Amino acid sequence: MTDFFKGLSQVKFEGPQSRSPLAYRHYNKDEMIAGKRMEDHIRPAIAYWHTFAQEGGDPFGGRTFDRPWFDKGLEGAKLKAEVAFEFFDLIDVPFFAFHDVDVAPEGATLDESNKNLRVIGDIIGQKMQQSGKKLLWGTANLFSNRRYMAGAATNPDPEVFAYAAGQVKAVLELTHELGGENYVLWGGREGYETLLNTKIGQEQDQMARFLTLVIEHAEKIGFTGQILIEPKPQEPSKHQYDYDVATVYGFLQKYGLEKKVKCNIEVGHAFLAGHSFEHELAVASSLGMLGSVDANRNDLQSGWDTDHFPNNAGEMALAFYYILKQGGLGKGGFNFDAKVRRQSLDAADLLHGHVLGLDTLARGLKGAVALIEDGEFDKLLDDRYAGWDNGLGQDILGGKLSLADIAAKVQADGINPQPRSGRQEYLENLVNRFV
Ligand code: XLS
Ligand code: NI
Ligand code: NI
Repeated sequence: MTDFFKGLSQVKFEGPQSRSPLAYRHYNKDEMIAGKRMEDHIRPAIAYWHTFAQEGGDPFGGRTFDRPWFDKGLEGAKLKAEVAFEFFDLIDVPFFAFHDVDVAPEGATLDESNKNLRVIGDIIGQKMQQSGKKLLWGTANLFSNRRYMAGAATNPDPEVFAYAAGQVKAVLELTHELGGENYVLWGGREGYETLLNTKIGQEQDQMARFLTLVIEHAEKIGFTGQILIEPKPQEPSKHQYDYDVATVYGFLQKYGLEKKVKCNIEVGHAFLAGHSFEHELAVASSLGMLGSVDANRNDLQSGWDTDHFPNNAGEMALAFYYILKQGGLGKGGFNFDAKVRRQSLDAADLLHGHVLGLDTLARGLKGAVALIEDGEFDKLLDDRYAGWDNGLGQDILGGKLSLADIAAKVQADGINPQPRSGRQEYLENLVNRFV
């Protein structure tokens, strides 16, 4: 035991009336809801980077957090792993997620970095065995080091591509060894700062080649987890190629990869792309692309990816609606890609942030289940499209009628459609009853 969380004990479900400063009021992992344990619906994960590696810096000032593992190389990384698994137990969440550089220090060469990763990977593997904690996903950080300033896969220099490939190979293999259920690619630098020095078509071909190599290697080593792309429109790059779900899908289709990859959808990224979170989920689900979620929220005034903890149960209820409708997230889950604010210095703040997130998700889940179980919402939606289920609608959709046939039918049958209310306010009230 380290003394990092001294005086704090495991967070328990105490119900909405609880006055305890640290308790779950809604998240009750074993509660059965819609046929499954709450934890199995949500599959929550702790992000190693925000929770243990984040320093509290912002664009105008550096580190505010004082963690005993900072600046201590491999020894620090070992301590960080100790503290991380203590945290997983305190917050009582089954999964975690990491980038290579969150868990182990980068070396001066790829070889050195991989050796460090190996050392810590083994420690993490042992801790997973002892604790039963699971890896939701692994990923390689291909955006912080200055070598990646002009992109990783999309870099004009093939040697940078090669270095990134070496990095991903190591992390993918470690993820596989640790039984990781997904592997994520977020292309923070896969885009451009200025079009003046950028060949978009060339860069997209490179990106597709990279992805193909990753998929091939995953198959070769027997990794049966899901490969996920995490869309984001910009930041840190001015423009990122994985702009949103629809753009990612178009890209994958162009290169014949749409059956091999799904999306990891992040609340704050959806917003930056000019969408709502539920829009991204609905689009992904309709394309068979909804794989996993990065749960957070943005400060809507600041206009960037602030990675606050989720606190909007209404938004999460609509998210869960689409997730439940497709039968759940499968191998995916809800990763808290969220961080405490830079003034939140205490170890306890890490717990408070995650409790907020989990209680918000639990309320969202319950709201969505109630909405679906009530049935009226789905019925109204089905009724709205009922015309397409038979007769004219089926003949059109089934390709039985040409444009001329349809036109003739309008005349022959005296078709003269009358507009119907979209009933938005009625529906908003209906949702409000359950959320
Ligand atoms: C950054 C991304 C990042 C990915 C993992 O905005 O959300 O944290 O989730 O590389
Ligand atoms: Ni993310
Ligand atoms: Ni993000």
